[in-house]
Amino acid sequence: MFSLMDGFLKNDPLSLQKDILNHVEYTMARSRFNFDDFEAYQALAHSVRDRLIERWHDTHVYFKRTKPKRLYFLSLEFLMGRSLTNSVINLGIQDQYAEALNQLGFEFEVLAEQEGDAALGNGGLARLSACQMDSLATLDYPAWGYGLRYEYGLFRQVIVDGFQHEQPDYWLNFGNPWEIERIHVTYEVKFHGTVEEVDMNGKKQKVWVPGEMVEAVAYDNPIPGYGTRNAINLRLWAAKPSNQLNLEAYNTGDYINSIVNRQRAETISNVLYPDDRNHQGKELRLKQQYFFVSASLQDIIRRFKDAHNNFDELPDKVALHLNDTHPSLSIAELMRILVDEEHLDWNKAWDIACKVFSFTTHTVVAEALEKIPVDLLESLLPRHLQIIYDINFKFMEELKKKIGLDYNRLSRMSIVEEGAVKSIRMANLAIVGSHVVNGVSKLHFDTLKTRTLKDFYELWPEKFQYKTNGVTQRRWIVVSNPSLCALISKWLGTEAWIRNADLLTGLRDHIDNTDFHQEWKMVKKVNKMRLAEYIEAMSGVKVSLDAMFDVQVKRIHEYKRQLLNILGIIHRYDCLKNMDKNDRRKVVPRVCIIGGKAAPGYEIAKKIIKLCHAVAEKINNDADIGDLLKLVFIPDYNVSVAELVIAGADLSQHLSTAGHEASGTGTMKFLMNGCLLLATADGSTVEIIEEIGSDNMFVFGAKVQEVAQMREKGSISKVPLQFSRVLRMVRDGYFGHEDYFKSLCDTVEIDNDFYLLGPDFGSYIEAQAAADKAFIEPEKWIKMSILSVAGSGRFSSDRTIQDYAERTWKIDPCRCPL
Ligand code: 26V
Repeated sequence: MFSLMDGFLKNDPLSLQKDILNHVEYTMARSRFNFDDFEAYQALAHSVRDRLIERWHDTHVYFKRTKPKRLYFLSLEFLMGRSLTNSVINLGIQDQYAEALNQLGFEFEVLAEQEGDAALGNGGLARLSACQMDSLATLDYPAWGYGLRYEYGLFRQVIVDGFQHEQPDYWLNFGNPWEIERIHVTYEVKFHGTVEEVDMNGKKQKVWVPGEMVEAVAYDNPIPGYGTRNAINLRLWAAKPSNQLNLEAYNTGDYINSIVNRQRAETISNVLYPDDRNHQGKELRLKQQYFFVSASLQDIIRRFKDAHNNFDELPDKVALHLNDTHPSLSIAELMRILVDEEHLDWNKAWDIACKVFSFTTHTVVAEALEKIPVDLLESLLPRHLQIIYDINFKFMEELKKKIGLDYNRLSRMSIVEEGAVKSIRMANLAIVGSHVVNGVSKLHFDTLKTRTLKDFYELWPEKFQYKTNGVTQRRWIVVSNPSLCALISKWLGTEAWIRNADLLTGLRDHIDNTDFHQEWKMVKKVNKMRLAEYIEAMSGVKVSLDAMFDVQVKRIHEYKRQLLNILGIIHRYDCLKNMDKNDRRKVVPRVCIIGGKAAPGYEIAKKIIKLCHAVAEKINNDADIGDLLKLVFIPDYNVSVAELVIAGADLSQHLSTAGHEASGTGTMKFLMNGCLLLATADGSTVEIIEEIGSDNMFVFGAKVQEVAQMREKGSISKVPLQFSRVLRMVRDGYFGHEDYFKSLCDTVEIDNDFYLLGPDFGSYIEAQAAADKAFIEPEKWIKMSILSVAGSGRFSSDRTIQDYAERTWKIDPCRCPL
């Protein structure tokens, strides 16, 4: 007899085939006898989606029934990339699908390439959110993610004549099979207006009378766990015109204009802000933040009230995590709901709020922390500004009792910054309103304690923790590097590492096995071939597979020092040019690969991209150099490109000036793929060194303690002649465009060299030489590569999430029965 517990859908190849054809005919409305790769991809995606929905429902029902404490992960950014391969792998039905498609005359991998990336985020923080969702689902945590459904994701980078141009990423153009529109899950979000005081049963009560209303509509994106039936939800909000009568607009009697005005509501969730450093105090950004916060909290509180009737239970049933300061208005919003709408006493509400919220900061330097001009807040969210002032007043009173009238410290710690532009310090709000404040690596934590958040750490040391970031091995090995995945499982004799990355240490047992080495080498070769084909297709440059593939891919920032890499490449080129034929024979050929996006308004970053192209043009066309050195810029770096590039890299570079990268997660992805790291002792690298040892990587540069000193004292004596020489080549127009590059060169001139490229150059060149030396001893290189993967288990986001669950959120796994 049929049991509802089995679900309706069968997963044998024949049933899958039927399902795909059904979707071709009835969802895509194409003939089942004639459809192309893209249509096949869409039908395939819909059939996978059906299976996701089944699990999603079951998980949801199970959570509802068992009522565990839930985590809500609030983030304005998620960089999910593609979903197809990840979904079928996590569902455990990849082979069945491959067979079903084969019989239909299609290849799974080819169809997977049809999918575009969901790029609803900028960089590190956003991809981290995506990895963490995968871990939450896999570890069976009762969690939901909340985010915004931007219609335009991160811009597409197009390179014309070596210059970056930005094009809109209208990613929903062909529909998005991975989301489920919930037309009935909608909430009104209010803006502007005034705050009135009314008498309620003899008590004065604040009432916010809004001037504008917008509707938030939920779009659900199922996130399947691996090796479990659990599928959790990522709920993204889209803005729609409100159904409530907007009196102001209609009273004018201008019907057409009132419709046009209504339509403007949709702009709120239209576009992702593409600059991951500058908070410019723009009204639209603030609107996005509040729109997101308000819709999410209404949804969360409604769900809580469905199952519980006393707000005292909120901290036992709900954990709200603030992914950076971007959602920190949630603290004021929860207070508004509890005090104004649920009529709780302020102190009681505050106690609840503090127990519910936790916060992670992804920033190192205090100047980069988010601030919101008070004027803006006052006009858009008048009631929230009052609440923030009240929170601050009480905090200042409490602080005075503890530290006395130390006005400097009081003013540094105040949530309100007095100054030319009076502003709200969002990090201070988040810290005051959370019970745990997290850093993202050990080094970051030290910096937070001793500098960035020193005052707060001294006040509440028990609030501060760190959880070293991690990445998911499902995406970064299983999905993106199937050959390595198979090899690891073969030599470990199990696939259990896919759920427990600590087992990767077992690879150490085979470190001297030459058969293992041979297979390891072949896997890298296959991945290098894929990458070489891609490079040729994108840039026309043919690269030799014997060369060392040396990769630096990440957002372009001065502190990440892509310029150091390029100057190093110029140095290498210069050396080659001055070498005789005999010496050249000993040189390790290199393919230098750089990729990443510059924020549209970040001039210096854009000049770095142009310089990279100018240098590439010169080197790649120098017949004298041939395969000894090539430089390619990979355009439009995104999650899918990362999957290809990381698997095919021999060496990867992580060059941030020590103390500037909060964590860095690229390091971990390369590590998992057996790519050696050439890196400064910054962020996560410090812990990677602890795990695999500095003799299995190439560490260089000033240590974090030295950086401040070097800046103070100046370190002219440490700047090697070679540095001045390569810089001069750029200045003198060796690569053309000397006027354009002048301001870029100025940023690294002695006395102006904030990120210390000059003083680190000598040690950088030495590390590069050490990498060359290791590469010509393949046995040694392979061992280092194996030990990198073997030591990467600690950098799984599973470890991070488990740590958050136990120490911060206090949630337990809740596994949906099979
Ligand atoms: C700031 C802004 C400001 C304006 C609007 C858009 C926007 C988006 C993001 C941000 C903050 C970016 C901070 C960030 O991505 N930090 C990175 O976080 C990674 C994960 O923890 C970490 O590995 C990187 O070291 C850190 O730079």
